[in-house]
Amino acid sequence: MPNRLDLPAGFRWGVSTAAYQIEGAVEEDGRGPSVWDLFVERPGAVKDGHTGRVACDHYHRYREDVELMRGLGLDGYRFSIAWPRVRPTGAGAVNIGGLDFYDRLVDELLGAGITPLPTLFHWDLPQALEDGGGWLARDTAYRFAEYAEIVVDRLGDRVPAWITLNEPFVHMVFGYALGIHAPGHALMLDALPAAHHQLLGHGLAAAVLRERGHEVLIANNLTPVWPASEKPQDVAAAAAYDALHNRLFTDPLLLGRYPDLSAYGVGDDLGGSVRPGDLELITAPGLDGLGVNYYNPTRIAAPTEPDGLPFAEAEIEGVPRTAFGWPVVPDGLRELLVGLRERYGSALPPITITENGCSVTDEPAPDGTVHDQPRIDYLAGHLDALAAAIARGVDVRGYYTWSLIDNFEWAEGYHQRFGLVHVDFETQKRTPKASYAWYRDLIAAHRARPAGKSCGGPMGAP
Ligand code: GBH
Repeated sequence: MPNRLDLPAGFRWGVSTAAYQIEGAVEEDGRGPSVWDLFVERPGAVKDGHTGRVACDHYHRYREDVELMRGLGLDGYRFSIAWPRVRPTGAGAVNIGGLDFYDRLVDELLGAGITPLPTLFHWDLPQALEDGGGWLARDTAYRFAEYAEIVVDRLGDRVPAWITLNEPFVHMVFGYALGIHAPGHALMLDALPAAHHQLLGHGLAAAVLRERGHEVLIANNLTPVWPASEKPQDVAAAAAYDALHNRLFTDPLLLGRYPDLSAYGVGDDLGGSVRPGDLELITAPGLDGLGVNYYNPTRIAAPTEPDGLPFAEAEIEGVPRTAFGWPVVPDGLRELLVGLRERYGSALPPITITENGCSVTDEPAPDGTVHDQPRIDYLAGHLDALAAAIARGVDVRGYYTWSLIDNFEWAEGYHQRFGLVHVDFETQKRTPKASYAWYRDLIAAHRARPAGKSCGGPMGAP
């Protein structure tokens, strides 16, 4: 069995974060309000009323955080750019002060030998655009492409590759269908236009970026879907769930069509939002890489209650759980990647794992060390599964673990800790955990081993 040390030469090691989860400084240097700034003020929206107003104060401490990255020996850093810093109302004047921050960050990263991999949208839409309908409005897709152009004009001389969207599925479901994330709409299936408009925004932005010679990725959170039994009803429910979670966000990009959503009573115009020529706009620019965020598989059964959905989620039993309660199934990553290769064949671009990690209840011991062995086990298992997928012929170019530092975990506030580095949110003191040293040593050991098969191409690998 191949293991993580068998990952190809040139394989890119990284960590991931997102703007609202780490930056703080929400009113600084002309930043406008985002949907998250308003959502966190809603009573009960976030555990214990936590907000991202200060978060990890990364906006002021980015040099220290880049030093932590340098200490890991990373190839790349995936972070997100806050749209409301760059264009506070989403449509009006550009805010140079906001762009300046990312300019400083990019230079700091390059000085540390780390390639910046920015995500343009990690859920923090300018509130002014939400007031005009947010991603339910087609117009937002065009504003997104303008924003992409503004950013690439400023940073494109130093940034080779870009991720357009983070997890459009989660944003649609949590933000627009269930209302547990900003902007907090509970529209159920009427949220589907938010899927199409995000994908349209991706396509329009991808065209801008690729015209300028840049590499383009999207980060989809994908999950292997397990039917709860072999009963035809469970198998059909699993197929319906797979269409919504996985295919809805990958088929249009790679195959130029939406999947069959008839189990939802929805046509392939996604609630009337798809116009002639749109799929072309989504597919035509092409993708240099598919970003995959993987956390766990999903087990699906036929619905028991008539809630209008053609599936019900079922528990995965007999596996460890993270502090968040998510099942730990490392081999699900191999299964997912091999499955993507089987489904899309030569239409599948090279893959980068843009997120993978787990929350652990870890507080510093009296001696100041943080023993997060469950995180080490999680990362090791998933990296071994990744090596197994590569050995089966899947082209995977890099791995960005979620996350560098403990941060604002959306509706969970600061209660779930995903970092390789512990953050004391009272003092902002950073303490590298045991997993930090483990990851650093793994990267060094992988680089030091006799070179195997090389992997080049996207993501700036030489
Ligand atoms: C990502 O979302 C986000 O991109 C990132 O901002 C976030 O901080 C990070 O992950 C950690 O949450 O019900 O047990 O089957 C992850 C989206 C959605 C993945 C819920 C796991 C279900 C777990 N997640 N999902 S379970």
